Amino acid sequence: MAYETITVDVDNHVALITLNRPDALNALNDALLGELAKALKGAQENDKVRCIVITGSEKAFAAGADIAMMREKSFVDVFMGDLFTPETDQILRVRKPIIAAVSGYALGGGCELAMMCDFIICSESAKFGQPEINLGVVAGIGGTQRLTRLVGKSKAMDMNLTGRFMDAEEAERSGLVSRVVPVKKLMEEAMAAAGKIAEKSMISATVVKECVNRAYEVPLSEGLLFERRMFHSLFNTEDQKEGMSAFLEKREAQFRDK
Ligand code: DAK
Repeated sequence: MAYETITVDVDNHVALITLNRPDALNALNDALLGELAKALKGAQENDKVRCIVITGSEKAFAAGADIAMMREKSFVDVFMGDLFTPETDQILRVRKPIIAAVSGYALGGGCELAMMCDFIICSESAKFGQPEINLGVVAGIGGTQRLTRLVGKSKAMDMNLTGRFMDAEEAERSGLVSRVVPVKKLMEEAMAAAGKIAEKSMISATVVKECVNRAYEVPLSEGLLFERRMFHSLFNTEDQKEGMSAFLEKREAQFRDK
């Protein structure tokens, strides 16, 4: 499928989605978010895809929602049109693991998009921020909610109230990103991580995603029960027998998602 604001490449069981509006630092407009939602749905439905990577350019993952597109919109436009909700809901419906590979700016909706992925690998040039307050608005897709859960109240307040950017080192220290790598190594590292995930049982990978996400929705006792029952359930799969047999027989496991 031909896209105008993103590119999609599927190789070695990994779908690489690259945001591609270089003139606007990958600012998120209707077209880009619509195409991203479509590509993610396609990746979810494509049996060849076992993991997804979303990235931008070296200069910007995404510098936020498109301010030019939003400036003249009214409350009724964005409220009744439910700005960005169907597209962002689609991202959350993807059951396959998604890695955000971030270089440069990940601001506003860009930071929020990265946080909607399952984890973030960034380069040393990454800058995260929720500068919506400078525009007379506030974050709209998780910048006050997911960010607070990831980095805590103090830093989330600081970033949302001052609009300051967080660099890669601070982002790793705060738990926003899982790893920081040199700029030139970003894609190699992200694709290697995706490749590793692609080798696992898709059943286990899907269960991991559901269990970790559950931790944000339910009390600890419920989350632990859910995890334990999912663990028990996996003993009903061929992949559990294969994984444990492969370990004991000192060979690589050949998972078949069964
Ligand atoms: N929108 C539109 N164009 C943008 C843009 C953006 N967010 N960010 C950058 N650009 C454009 C610039 O206008 C410029 O275009 P030309 O002038 O060349 O035509 C080009 O990209 C290059 O940008 P700069 O010349 O500014 O480049 P610099 O290196 O000097 O600065 C920068 C880079 C990232 C620091 C700066 O561009 C910047 O501050 N950008 C704006 C960052 C920002 O404020 N982001 C937050 C946007 S608000 C919601 C969902 C989502 C959201 C809200 C609600 N709902 C579901 C309800 C999200 C809101 C936001 O993200």
